[in-house]
Amino acid sequence: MKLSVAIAGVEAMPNAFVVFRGVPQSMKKAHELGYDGVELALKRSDEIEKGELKRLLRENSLEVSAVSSGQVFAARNLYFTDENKENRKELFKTFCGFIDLASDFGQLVNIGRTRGSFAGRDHAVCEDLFLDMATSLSDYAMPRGVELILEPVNRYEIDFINNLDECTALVKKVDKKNFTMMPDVFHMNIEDAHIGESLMRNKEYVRYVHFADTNRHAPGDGHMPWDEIFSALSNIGYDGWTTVEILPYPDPETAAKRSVDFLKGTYGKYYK
Ligand code: LER
Ligand code: MN
Repeated sequence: MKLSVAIAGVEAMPNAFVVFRGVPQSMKKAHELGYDGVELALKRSDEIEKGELKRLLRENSLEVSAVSSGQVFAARNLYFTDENKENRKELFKTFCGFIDLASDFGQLVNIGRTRGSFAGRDHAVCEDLFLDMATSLSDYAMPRGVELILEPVNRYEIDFINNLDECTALVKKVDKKNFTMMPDVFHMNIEDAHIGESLMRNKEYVRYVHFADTNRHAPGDGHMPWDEIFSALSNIGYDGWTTVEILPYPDPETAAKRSVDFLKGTYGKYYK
């Protein structure tokens, strides 16, 4: 497995759940702390110029693990289950930008809260709106070598696709080879009855993983069943990224250092 940390631009909102803000300085810190990669939490793809990104990655010996899209929802209120045509066009354009970026960097684009909610509407109508956008984007991403990864998110943040079983059911409905799933153990701790069993039951679609402890602090700072998680990931032969997506407590540097020390220390045998 490889270890990554979520980062964003300086102006990212608090609920972007990133450890570091400001791309150049975040990448320098990630490298110094021993991370292998960074996840880019973006509002739009032109926040980062490709040539500059390439240079920063080379200078800091890092890879992009994935492009994540939570801020497209949190800061711009764009989401898959929206019926407004103009908003849908803007969302499609935004994700095409992410896919173009990911085709050169990381080849993975996350769909988290930006899938949208039911918000009291007819479930079948919302699901159709979601499937329509997911299918069009998978078709755009396929020839560009990019995969879309849908993240189950807990009920207190969104009311649509909360656990891995629900996510698998929807991934099957999308039915595209490049449309899979990315569990986040913070959400799983709230929504999945048994984290290890759920990872194993849904193993076919597990393509990427977010890590945080039960309090969304650094791994090791809560009561997350890490032995169970690593044992399940190892059991299913998971060899991809684990990305730290946590609140920057007590401060970003300490949180990022504690995470890497805990994961590469206690669970070092799982990291190459
Ligand atoms: C939000 O809680 C989260 O985990 C993000 O990765 C999804 O937008
Ligand atoms: Mn997450």
